[in-house]
Amino acid sequence: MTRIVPWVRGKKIFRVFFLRLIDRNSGRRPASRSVVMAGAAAFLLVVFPLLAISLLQNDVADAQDKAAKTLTVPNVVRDPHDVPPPIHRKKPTTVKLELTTTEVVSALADGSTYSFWTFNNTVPGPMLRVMVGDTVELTIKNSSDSVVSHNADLHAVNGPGGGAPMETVAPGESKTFKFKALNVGAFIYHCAFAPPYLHIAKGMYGAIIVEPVGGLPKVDREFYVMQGEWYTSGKFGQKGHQAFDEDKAFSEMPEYFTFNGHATALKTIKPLEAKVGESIRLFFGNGGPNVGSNFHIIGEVFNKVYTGSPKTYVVNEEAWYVPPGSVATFELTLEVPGNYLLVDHALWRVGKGALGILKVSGPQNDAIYQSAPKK
Ligand SMILES: [Cu+2]
Repeated sequence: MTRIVPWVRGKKIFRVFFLRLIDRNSGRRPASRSVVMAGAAAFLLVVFPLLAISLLQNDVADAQDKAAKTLTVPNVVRDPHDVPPPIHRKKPTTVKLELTTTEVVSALADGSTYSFWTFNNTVPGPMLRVMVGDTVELTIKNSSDSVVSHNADLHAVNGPGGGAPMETVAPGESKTFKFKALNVGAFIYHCAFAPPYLHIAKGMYGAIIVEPVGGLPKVDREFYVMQGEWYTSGKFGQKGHQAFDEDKAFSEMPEYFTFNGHATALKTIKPLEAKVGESIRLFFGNGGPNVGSNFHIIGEVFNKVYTGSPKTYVVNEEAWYVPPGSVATFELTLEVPGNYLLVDHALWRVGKGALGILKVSGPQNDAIYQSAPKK
């Protein structure tokens, strides 16, 4: 099925394309022969290769699902505490970064496995951190174990394709791409090799933070979390290897939502930990590929939310929409100990994995929150 659907859709594109040409030929303003020829050439040179690549990619995904017998890595969970150090520089510099693309079999939930495509064996990939004005030299290596090509489209890049055309790497290949970070903000990066939605659905996304000169204001603790949704052949909770289900992806009907690459990543494997009195900054992104997140922390109020420049923040928000292909920054302070739940406030998704825990330790503060029932 996964091979047939793109081909049918490909034929639809083919049909629509030529109907338009015929329509132009029979309409009030007939297309010239050169227009028809140019259109046909564009189809052969651009559309057809993309369709062929899409067919091939789906075949590879099918074959990997059929061959998936054992785990390559136990899980692809990105530790939410694993954040690069803040920037305090005042002068731009050249920053050298490196990503490795991999194709691994790993756990999506307890007892359920999935064929992931990743940056550095985790979902999301590593958080990248630079300062505005920096020149970034990003090296992408594609593991020699890979079967397909990969690349990275960084939304922080100003230029066609976000750098993806400059750094498409075949299995075993390595390329370095240079760009200047012109805009302060929190941005996503994702694989954009055709078809990009398949590579994202397999787990290929992460965040790049471009800090202002001198860095973001100091906080006590930072976290890095990204939501994604998964289209598996079996229903949520079904045991065994779960093949990628393209029909569910086209219908936008995911079986799983994850924060950091596993149904219980931030619930049981690596919950967030902090202390009463601390100020927190949480970089929260959404890889998608299709579904936006309504991010909320139950029992907390975001002091600041900003989606681009930290200068344009919103104060005292409760839930904030983070679209697929985007990263937002949330700042809050912790007054009271306990377990705080991170959710997508489209709450039926919690039952499909959109849940994490922020564990806050420290003294009670009954003036703010009564810690025991009144007798
Ligand atoms: Cu890829």
